[in-house]
Amino acid sequence: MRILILGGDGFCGWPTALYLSDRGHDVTIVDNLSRRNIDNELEVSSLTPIRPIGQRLAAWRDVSGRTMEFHRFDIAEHYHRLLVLLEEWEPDAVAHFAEQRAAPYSMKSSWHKRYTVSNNLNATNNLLAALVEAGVDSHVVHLGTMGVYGYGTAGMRIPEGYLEVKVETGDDREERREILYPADPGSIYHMTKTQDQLLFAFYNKNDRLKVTDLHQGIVWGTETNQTKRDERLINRFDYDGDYGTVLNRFVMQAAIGYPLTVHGAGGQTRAFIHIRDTVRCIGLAIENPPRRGERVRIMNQMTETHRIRDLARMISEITGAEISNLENPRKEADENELRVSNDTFLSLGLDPTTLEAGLLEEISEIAGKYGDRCDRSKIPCVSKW
Ligand code: NAD
Ligand code: USQ
Repeated sequence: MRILILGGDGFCGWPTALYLSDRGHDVTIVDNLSRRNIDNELEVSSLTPIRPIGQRLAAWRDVSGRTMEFHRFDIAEHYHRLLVLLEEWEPDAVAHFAEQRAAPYSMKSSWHKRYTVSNNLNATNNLLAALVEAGVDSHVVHLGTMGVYGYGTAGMRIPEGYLEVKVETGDDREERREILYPADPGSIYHMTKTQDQLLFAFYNKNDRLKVTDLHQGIVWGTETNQTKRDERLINRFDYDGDYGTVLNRFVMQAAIGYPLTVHGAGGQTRAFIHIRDTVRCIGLAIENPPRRGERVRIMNQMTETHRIRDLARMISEITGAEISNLENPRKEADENELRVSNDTFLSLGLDPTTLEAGLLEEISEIAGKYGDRCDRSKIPCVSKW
């Protein structure tokens, strides 16, 4: 297949591009390198020494003999370039990762809120409008988030995108309907993903676009079978207070002897997935497209749920790290239960990497090896809301 990867220089996009290229697909990457510029803005770098995109592509050519094309432009701003690329290359699938993805970054100031909304919504709308204008029948595979649902479920399992509701019609009858699960975002970033859902629903209904929206949990881990093949292919590892996600932060903190930064009592329960499973899921989604005319297909891309304090305890037991309970910088429930349905990926053959199996590797091979690159002053979460 010809597969266009939007945001293919990022944490999830880069290993996905390599995975799909390795499976024999013809891959082209678009990225405006905004994530690298945000590192400059925040004066922080990936814990792992990521190489410039040109070196990454050359290294992949060396180890695999395969070439990937790269285009640097902003899909939220340069509509015409996106349109021409779609018209000329006619991809079978477009994997869309190209959004600002950090909740704390999106809440830093009104500038960051406005940037996140205009970048994320224009990126998604430009892609959909361009596919319609180009008349190209590509399958859009979008990275959404578990955060569209909120994290409270009244005890039920969160379904895959749609909720069955019963409506009393007023004449003693009851109708059953499936509606998009009610959106309940906890940050401006998460809010943009709830809006993306409406864009997909509209273009799917109006223009019969084929769309799969993957509501992904928190990704942990760093390396995949492809990024491991050469150090120049290494994936990014964010640990700072804005972009670092909780499990990778704890792993890195344990490796450098920094007390684990649990927000509040750590009763928040979240969904997790290893980066190796992220790339497999995207492969499965692309290789199993919906039919034209089928409604937006939504899948929950996660493999385990954990409470934050249990994760901290688990890492502390392995490494002896101290745990520190900090005032929570976010407006979120202190305690929540979370049960999630992920039946579709399991039925497509996903065999998850468990925390038990992957955690030690992550602690010794990544955090231990590159821990001395960490700037401790960048660990605290300074974005508060
Ligand atoms: P990332 O920031 O590392 O990667 C995003 C990439 O998109 C970056 O390389 C960035 O430069 C590029 N980009 C952003 N806006 C662009 C634009 N307008 N034009 C062109 N390129 C643009 O983020 P990630 O962790 O790889 O996340 C990828 C996607 O997966 C995001 O949409 C995110 O919401 C979703 N997701 C991530 C996680 C996670 O834990 N990392 C979890 C759930 C969902
Ligand atoms: N947390 C801590 N200590 C820390 C960092 C975070 O206790 O040092 C807590 C947070 O308060 C929160 C939870 O851990 O309760 C998760 O925070 P996070 O920063 O790991 O994840 P989040 O902000 O939800 O965002 C990440 C990705 C985002 C993705 C989302 C999936 O950055 O792109 O959409 O995970 S999900 O959480 O399932 O919505």
